[in-house]
Amino acid sequence: MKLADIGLIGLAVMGENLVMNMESKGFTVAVYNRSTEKVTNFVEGRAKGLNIIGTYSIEELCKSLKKPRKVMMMVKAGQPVDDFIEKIIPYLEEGDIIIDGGNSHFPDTIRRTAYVESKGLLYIGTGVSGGEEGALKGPSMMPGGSPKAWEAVKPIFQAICAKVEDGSPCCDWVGENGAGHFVKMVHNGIEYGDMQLICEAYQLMRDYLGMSNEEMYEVFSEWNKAELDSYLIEITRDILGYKDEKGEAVVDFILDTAGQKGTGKWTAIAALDEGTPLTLIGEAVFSRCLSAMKEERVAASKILSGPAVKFEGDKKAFIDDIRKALFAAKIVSYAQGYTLMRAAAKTYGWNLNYGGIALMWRGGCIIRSVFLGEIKKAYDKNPELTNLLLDPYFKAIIDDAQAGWRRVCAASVMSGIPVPAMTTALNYYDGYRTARLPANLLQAQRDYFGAHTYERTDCPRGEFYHTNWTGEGGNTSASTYVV
Ligand code: NBP
Repeated sequence: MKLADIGLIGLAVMGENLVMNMESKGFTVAVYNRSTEKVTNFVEGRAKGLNIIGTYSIEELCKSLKKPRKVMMMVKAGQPVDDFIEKIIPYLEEGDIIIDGGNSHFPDTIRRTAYVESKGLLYIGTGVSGGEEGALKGPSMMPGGSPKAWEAVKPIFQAICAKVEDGSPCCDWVGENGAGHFVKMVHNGIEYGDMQLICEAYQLMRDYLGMSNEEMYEVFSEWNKAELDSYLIEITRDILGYKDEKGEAVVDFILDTAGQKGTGKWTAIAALDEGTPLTLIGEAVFSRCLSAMKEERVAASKILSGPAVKFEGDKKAFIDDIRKALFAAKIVSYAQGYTLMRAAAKTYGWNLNYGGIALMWRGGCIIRSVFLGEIKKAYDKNPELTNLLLDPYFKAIIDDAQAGWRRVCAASVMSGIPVPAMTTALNYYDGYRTARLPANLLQAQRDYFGAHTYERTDCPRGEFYHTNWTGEGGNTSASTYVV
């Protein structure tokens, strides 16, 4: 019997397309699915005549694989992954590899890597981005887990992944245990941010400038030819140009309540855990939550007042300001995302290659853009870069965009159009470049009510002082620790 190069469990949209992709690159793939009729449907349908072996039990799947055996799961994240791991382990032997290609939460991948390794096996948790089309034609892949597994998996992953113009693969080793899924999670968070920024630009054009879908289509077409060139700008253009059989714009009929599956929330929670500001992605998540409160908003719109929305001035110039605000805020969002990855790398002991991550996101995935090429250059030039905003290329862009960005935020505030992502990015930028923030007063407040102590501007860092503010408290202070 011909043995397969890899086995895949989970014949839903991602799994099926990944299998087709692997087969098209010359690999033989054995497949299995919990509901086994999907195996039959697949091997007798789309996979007919191809090097794809249908199997009807985990045992059969594992027995049909070359050594070291590689079993990849593309199933719903959560308990199903743990259940499959338990079922696969008895049929594997030392050096064999279990791969999870679903959207697993990185702490689960950290735990699973340790567990699978304790059984003498190897584990990979890999982010796979690009949806159905990416899975079939070339996704962005972010693998992490047991480093020893990478050499065996690399030829398959780098054959099926997306490639950039010079042929470089959008897949490379990210780091140990949960690093791959962490980076995928940040990717998804950044995706939330990019989408929110585009929606804010759309709302400003639609509601403040009174533009038609056709006019906005033209603007997004133009934007997609320059520095904002990206998949999300491109599909926004196409959505604005899309008409149904009656000739009506579909976008106008879509209810304004956003859904989410939780990866943006995970990213924001990770940032809170690390204590690094990730304000733009946080606002993007909360904006989806606010949008979902449709009935409440409709009721509030009849009660709460705001300024009359009226634009006066040079429309063309303001559209250019919106472009600048979008681009500058996007830079802030990536700067925040990268800062989060740096913090997590320190916490979890990962040696992340930041330029390599930009390259993995450069093609195949939802946030793919020309701009990521510039991020790669920035980190290749200086792998120790503490904040993207400090890179000369990005500093120059912000310098150029800044006045327009501020005009857009000011106009939005004055006209009552919510642009939470654009404004929070500007607030972060202004906070980050402020040498003296008002936290001296905050520390005084903490010390006043809770004897939490403070450091002084005229004393070395690390020396803590307490003042008996009311003359009634004692000299005892609280300990300084972080929960
Ligand atoms: P789904 O996320 O819909 O998962 C479907 C697969 O999970 C089927 O094989 C199904 O088996 C299996 N499954 C379920 Br559901 N519950 C199970 C259980 N309790 N025990 C065992 N198997 C179970 O498919 P997908 O959209 O192809 O996504 C697969 C993974 O890739 C997910 O983790 C997803 O988050 C991730 N991902 C998806 C996309 C995307 O664009 N869709 C992009 C990137 C990553 P059954 O056929 O027997 O029900």
